Amino acid sequence: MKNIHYKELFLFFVFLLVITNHADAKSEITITDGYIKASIPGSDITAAYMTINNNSDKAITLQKITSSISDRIEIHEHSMAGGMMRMRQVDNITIQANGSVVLQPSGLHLMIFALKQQLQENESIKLTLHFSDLTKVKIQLPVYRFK
Ligand SMILES: [Cu+2]
Repeated sequence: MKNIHYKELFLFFVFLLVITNHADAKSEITITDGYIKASIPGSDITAAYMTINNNSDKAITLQKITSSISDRIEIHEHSMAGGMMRMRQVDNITIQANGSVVLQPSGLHLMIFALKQQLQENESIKLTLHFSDLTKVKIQLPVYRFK
């Protein structure tokens, strides 16, 4: 009988350890200065900006973004080509170990297509960022009209 109890106790501590490690892994990625542009009436497209900080000693890659406001969120990059501002889709964003990547107007950004609702100023919108090591980071971004 005693042996069984010890085994259960041991499994419980293993379980706790797994939870703790998982929490640690999450805090290795932090999002700062994030916001979404309020949508313009009649338009179902907008963009989101943020700084992604990788506080770990391993490079990580942002692969996918999901949200209940849209089924189509892409990573885009603005660049100058022959004096013209071009926008192109990029597959992912790699954030180097102990580094950060800034998503900002005229640079990297998240393009949100086919909005299911208008985004009003001062609303708060939930996004989930999916990283290469299967880490998911849930964030909540404020909606601004101008910035
Ligand atoms: Cu874009």
